[in-house]
Amino acid sequence: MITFHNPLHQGHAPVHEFYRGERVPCFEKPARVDYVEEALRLRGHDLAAPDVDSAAVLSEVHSQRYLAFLQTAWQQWVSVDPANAAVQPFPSVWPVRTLRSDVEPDNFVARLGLYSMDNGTPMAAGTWAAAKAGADAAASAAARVAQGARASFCCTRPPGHHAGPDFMGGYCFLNNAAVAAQVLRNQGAGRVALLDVDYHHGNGTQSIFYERSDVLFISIHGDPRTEYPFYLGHADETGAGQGAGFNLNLPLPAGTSAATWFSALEAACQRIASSGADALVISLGLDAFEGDPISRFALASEDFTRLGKRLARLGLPTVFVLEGGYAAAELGTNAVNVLDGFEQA
Ligand code: OKP
Ligand code: ZN
Repeated sequence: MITFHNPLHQGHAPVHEFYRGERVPCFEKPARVDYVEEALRLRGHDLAAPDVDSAAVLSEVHSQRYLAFLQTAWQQWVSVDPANAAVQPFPSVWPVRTLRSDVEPDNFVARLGLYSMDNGTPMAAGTWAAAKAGADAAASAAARVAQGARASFCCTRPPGHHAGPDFMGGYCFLNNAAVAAQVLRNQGAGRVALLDVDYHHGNGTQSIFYERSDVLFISIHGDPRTEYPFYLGHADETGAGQGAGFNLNLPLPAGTSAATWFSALEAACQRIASSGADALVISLGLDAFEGDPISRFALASEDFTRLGKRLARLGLPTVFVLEGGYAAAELGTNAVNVLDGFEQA
């Protein structure tokens, strides 16, 4: 299957993040995608540059004021003080319950808090360009499937599934999987199923589609009682309004075995099969891997082949979108195992 890569991802290269109160090197680093591209080439996959501009579809999944902020955020930060060019901005205050989100503060760090869910989403000079090129790659991968391809892969970073309608978070800025689902809808799919297999609940994707019945969101993830993003991803979140019944969360305890994980996958696949979906988007996080440094599931590399095979049996046109996965050196093998398993089935 064709891969759309992100030619600008290396411009998003923040140096550190906070982890347990300390500054540590970023887990979400350019080498991740370098490893995946290397494995794709070694195993005979074709890589293409994005050929679709996602600007219009981005306005369908994110708010205009968030996009306007993000597009110029780095310039805003440097115009506060030219020395900021060498400093990573972090939010330090957020409009939680009882505080107002409707007024944009004049203070840059306060604006950054307004548009963030955590302090774990560092930016750099090239962040907007990288995130936008990634959304273009997701739109390109979805358009290719809408035009009749069996499947495609969007190989990008930064990831997207924690980014909500008007906020960044969890290393994510633009919701690439939501972009892919919306492109499939706009180009003829009556209903899209979006399955998120990243270790972390895709809170951003869930929120974007929570009141819609045309995009069924399903997620298998670490129980938010103990795992990031903590404040969403429980089993009782089933959709609202028109979207009631079109959201399925399958949280599993940290430490869950591969066997139990595949039981949850089976439940997810049965829901998709009975949904009447015309197309499938996979938020392909690979951090359910046993060697992941920040996650606690136990899939082995061969289990990713099995995942790909099971997804193929759904028989739906499928767009894979890369999300997390922080065992960088194994990321290429694990990602391409999913794609090759899908193609072998
Ligand atoms: C992103 B994805 C907080 C650092 C913790 C949370 C993990 C984000 C995972 N200062 N970051 O779903 O793989
Ligand atoms: Zn994750």
